[in-house]
Amino acid sequence: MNLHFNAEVKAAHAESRPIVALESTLITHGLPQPVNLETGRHLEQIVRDVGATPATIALLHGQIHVGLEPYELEELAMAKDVRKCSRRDLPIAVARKENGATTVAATMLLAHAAGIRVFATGGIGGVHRGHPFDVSADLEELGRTPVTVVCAGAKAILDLPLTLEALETRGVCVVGYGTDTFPSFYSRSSGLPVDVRCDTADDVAAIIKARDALKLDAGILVGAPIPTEYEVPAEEAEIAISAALREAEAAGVKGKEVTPFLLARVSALTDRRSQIANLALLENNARIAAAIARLI
Ligand code: PSU
Ligand code: MN
Repeated sequence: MNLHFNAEVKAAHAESRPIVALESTLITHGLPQPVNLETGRHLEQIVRDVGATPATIALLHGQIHVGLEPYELEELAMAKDVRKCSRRDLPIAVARKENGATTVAATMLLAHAAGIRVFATGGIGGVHRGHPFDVSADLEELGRTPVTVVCAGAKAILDLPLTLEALETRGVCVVGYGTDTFPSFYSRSSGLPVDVRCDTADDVAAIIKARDALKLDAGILVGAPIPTEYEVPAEEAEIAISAALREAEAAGVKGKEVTPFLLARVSALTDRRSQIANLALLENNARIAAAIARLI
């Protein structure tokens, strides 16, 4: 695979220092300008502060970049014509020399190709409510690519019980980081049990090493609850989510547009409280991912 590494990631690789992959769809399709650029920069800095190297993954003019130079991150955050790339979209964006933002699925597979073992994001895609056949490619990728993904759960815009079932089917170990239940993004708990609770990065690293020793090739999903002070109570989030879902149905939003549409509407309907929560949980996940990356 033809990968372009930025100077920072190249140096980290050469010295075998820990690296954390970061996705780009949340920058282009998950957050509005200019918060998206500030967030992208801030997450990279958090990873550095914990002693690891950030590698934001994206496509620029058809070239796969593992780690962006500051001006490239800016170009991506400001660009209007960015394709949201899951696994199936990568050949299109490469062939057509497009700018592309990578989802959790595409970031995982490219991180793996680049020799990066830990990845921080906000929320993973999952099974959509009322549309049990709209299953995010994120879940398939977790089943086939041995990268550890730190997230704040799956957003409650999804069907969480079905999402956890789908992860079980695909052999993905679901870890609760300091919790017994799977987090639900804006809220700390979905009430649904995880497979195992880990209270430290060491705990998680031991599971990653055991997975490797067993030669299993599924990813590990670490669910870290949003810090308490930023939590949006489940009942409050639910009101905005149900309204956004009704709007999406009425407007006939389909396919890969569904997730960005719901994210934008929930943000507007909660008077941007959900957006502030989103930033807080992203920071938290970047910190945890960097701590894990240092141990494996
Ligand atoms: N959840 C969020 N913010 C996001 C996404 C998910 O809270 O930006 C993005 C991620 O990149 C994820 C993608 O991989 O949406 C899932 O899209 P889909 O449901 O179309 O697979
Ligand atoms: Mn989908």
